[in-house]
Amino acid sequence: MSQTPEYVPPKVWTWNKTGGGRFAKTNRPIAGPTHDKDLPVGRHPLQLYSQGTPNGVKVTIMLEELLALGERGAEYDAWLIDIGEGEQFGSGFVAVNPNSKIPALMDRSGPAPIRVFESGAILLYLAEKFGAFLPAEPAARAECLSWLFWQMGSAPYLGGGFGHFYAYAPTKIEYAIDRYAMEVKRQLDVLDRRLAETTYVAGDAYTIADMAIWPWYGALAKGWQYGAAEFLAVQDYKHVQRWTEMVFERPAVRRGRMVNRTSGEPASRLRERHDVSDFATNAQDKTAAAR
Ligand SMILES: N[C@@H](CCC(=O)N[C@@H](CS)C(=O)NCC(=O)O)C(=O)O
Repeated sequence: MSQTPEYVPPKVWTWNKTGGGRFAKTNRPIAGPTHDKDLPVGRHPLQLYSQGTPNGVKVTIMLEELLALGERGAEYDAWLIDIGEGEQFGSGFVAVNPNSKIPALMDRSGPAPIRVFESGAILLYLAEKFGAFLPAEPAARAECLSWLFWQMGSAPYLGGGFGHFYAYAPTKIEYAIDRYAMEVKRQLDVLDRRLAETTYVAGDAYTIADMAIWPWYGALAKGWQYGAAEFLAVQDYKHVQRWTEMVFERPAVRRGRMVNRTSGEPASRLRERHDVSDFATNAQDKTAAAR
């Protein structure tokens, strides 16, 4: 039986620029811009630079929820940053997020623009700015923030760990898939036990914790992530399933999922969002038909 020779790490790691597979345009061991490119600025107070991935969708759901509450100050322009094309390394984007990852927000409503990066920080910033979706009472607020930060710490195991090794890595490595499947199932069980006790993740009210968790774990429960629904037996997490469907029914969630989305049904993809009317007139099915 032939055996793959075991990889022996060299003394000092070096960057193999010819490797990288499907993420060759994305993965580099250095930070900073690769090219000069200014960011566009629209007419609204909030400028979002993003893509419709789970991390991006957290913010567009929040903005659509705020608008649904009647917060006119939450009007926004959402510009697509195509991460597959390396647009996160343009100089303008790096100035808004030195970490070169979507989503990133510029608040231009005050005397000087304020930049916010990291989806959890953006949710918290918007919740505080508009006094919504974050309880004021200390115990409820602490619970909400605990779950928000739980998501920020947990999702990299789901995406960068499980998703990467199960769906994207060039070879299937049992050790890695097993390690991260175990962790993701544990996380689903954490959520399932919590949602057996409460309507929403942080309690009775829908909050930024749900908006952060749903695009990752709700999408996993719906079978949208990594083709792994059966492998992870997501149907078994009954309370997660209940909550997933309940959040999915929200019109703002449906709209938020469309913004800056680059894959899926054309009718579900709104490349850029500048006005509420864009949902009816500018989804990819309409713009393709008009061409
Ligand atoms: N912790 C960050 C993660 C952001 C993140 O990983 N964004 C991904 C898309 S979901 C990205 O921009 N990847 C591009 C890259 O890594 O170059 C957040 O929550 O905002």
